[in-house]
Amino acid sequence: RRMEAELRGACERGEMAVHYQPLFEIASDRVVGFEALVRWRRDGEDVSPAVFIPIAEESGSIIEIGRFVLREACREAAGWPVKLRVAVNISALQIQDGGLPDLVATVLEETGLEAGRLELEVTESLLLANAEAATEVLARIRALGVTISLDDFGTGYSSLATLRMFPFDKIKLDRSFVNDLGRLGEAEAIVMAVLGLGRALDVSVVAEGVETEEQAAMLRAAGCSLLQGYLIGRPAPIARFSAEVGRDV
Ligand code: G
Ligand code: G
Ligand code: MN
Ligand code: NA
Repeated sequence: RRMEAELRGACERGEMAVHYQPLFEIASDRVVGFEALVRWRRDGEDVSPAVFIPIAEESGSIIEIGRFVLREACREAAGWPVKLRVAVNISALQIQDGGLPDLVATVLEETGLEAGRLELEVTESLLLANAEAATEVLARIRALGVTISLDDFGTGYSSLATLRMFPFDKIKLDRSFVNDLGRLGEAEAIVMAVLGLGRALDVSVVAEGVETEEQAAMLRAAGCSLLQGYLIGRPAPIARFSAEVGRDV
């Protein structure tokens, strides 16, 4: 298809850019990190990753795009005067590719970013496809000192089994649950249960998709420690966050 062909080489042509969405810590009342989100400028228009990532995954371009985003995010974060964390999304194909642990090690070395400041976000569907190999890849990356987060938590099929099988440092509660807070009673029960699970397993929980003060207040009262969403900040070029990273652009 046309988009598939256009994706090939898009990184080299300079069409890919990385935007950043802040991650807010309630206890310190501060932004403590950013999630890197890729953007494709195609004919001067941003194409949403929701549209092109699935195509890149099917065609294999995601390997090249994933490498670009990882390099770019690490290079960017290494230059921040304020040593905040940076999170990068990883696709199934990048895990299956097998070269990911070496790539991460190389990029950390090349950019000088401390391993403890990098997080990789993975989804459970990705892991369950080839659980044994995925476990080994994640263990090797974790051994470097990199944090592993379970993205979109609660939307998959076997969240509890996944949590037990893989060594995670962080859970990102899917925004669908946050979205229903204050509107559907069971959403509150699910959020409380996931926060309890996080405490029991000693992993921190990030609430995604926080859009209103009311949602933030409920999450704070429930003991959630980290928030992400339009209320805190929309994904944007890093220049928008020069105050947070301590650098004029
Ligand atoms: O940025 P946006 O909200 O449009 O992202 C839509 C989807 O694309 C999300 O599921 C997000 O995780 C995914 N995505 C964004 N950037 C990347 C990336 O660099 N790599 C991968 N694999 N997925 C990404
Ligand atoms: O799958 P992942 O969690 O990586 O998805 C990140 C996506 O979520 C990005 O496309 C980002 O633009 C989007 N996003 C981030 N915060 C919010 C929010 O508060 N509301 C909504 N609707 N989308 C959000
Ligand atoms: Mn993510
Ligand atoms: Na997410």
